Amino acid sequence: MNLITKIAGREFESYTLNASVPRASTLKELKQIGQSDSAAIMMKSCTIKKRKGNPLPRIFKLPLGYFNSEGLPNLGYKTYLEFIPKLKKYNKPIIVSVAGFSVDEYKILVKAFQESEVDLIEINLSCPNIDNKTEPIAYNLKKTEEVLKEISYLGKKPIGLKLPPYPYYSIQQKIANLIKKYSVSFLSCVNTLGNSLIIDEIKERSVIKATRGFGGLSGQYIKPIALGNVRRFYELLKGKVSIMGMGGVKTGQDVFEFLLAGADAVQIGTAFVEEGVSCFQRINKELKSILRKKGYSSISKARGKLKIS
Ligand code: RRO
Repeated sequence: MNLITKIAGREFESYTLNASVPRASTLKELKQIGQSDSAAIMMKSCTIKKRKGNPLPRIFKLPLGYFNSEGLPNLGYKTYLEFIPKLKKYNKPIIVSVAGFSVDEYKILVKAFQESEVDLIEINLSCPNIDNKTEPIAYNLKKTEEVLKEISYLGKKPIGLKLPPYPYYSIQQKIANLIKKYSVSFLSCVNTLGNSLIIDEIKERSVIKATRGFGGLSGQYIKPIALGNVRRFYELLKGKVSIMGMGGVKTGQDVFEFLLAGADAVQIGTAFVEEGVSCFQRINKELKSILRKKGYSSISKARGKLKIS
């Protein structure tokens, strides 16, 4: 059985790929992803200028996930532009993830990658760790529309939005309307749960220093809200916009749940950071075994087939 799927009309050889995490920053790391069973090469979100990121400690391992305030460490978009031709030999889709600090910056970033050989452009509108003064753009409908208005006509390559976890339906409806209005082709759903706080009770301290101890929570803690967001957007956008689910995918069973919810592919963050590139082969094998046992002959036969109790 194969796990072939499609995102924004591009064929993906399998259903799992890496999420945009710090382990996908350097050329060496991206080549490792190229050689692995990841369906695509997703790069760490990049900015106009190279960034060192927030002061250490900025990431903390939890029993079921991670807690981070990395602060967008990356090599700057020009370096990722140079990486693209060097990654073509792996014959799989290359996805850039861009993060601007203003509408103009998003415009520069999207234009540059529209003119490159990248396959898909993910617009990260949901980094929770930049400052505590403004909300991530995707929580603000007006700002989201401002960005979409300026970037959606800059070229022919499919663009997608990396969205935060939304805890209520009415904002998802409004975001879905913007997605339709500006012909967004795919979603990466969901980013970490921002404004979280983990406390070391013995030291009476926050476990990270950056952003006054607040940060984004990932891993199995956020799987239910990730599944809820995937399902909601699947229902709202059915068929027209591809959805990549993410949040707490560790096993084939987790992937199968995202498939039932309606995801077209699944991104793996926490398990990839912890286990490395071997996670894709393991999880794909587990997923195939579940599909076989349940009598599904392909990804498309099971997609969205959630029954309501
Ligand atoms: O680098 C980060 O602090 C970061 C980013 Br860009 C993101 O999108 N999500 C996250 O949890 N951390």
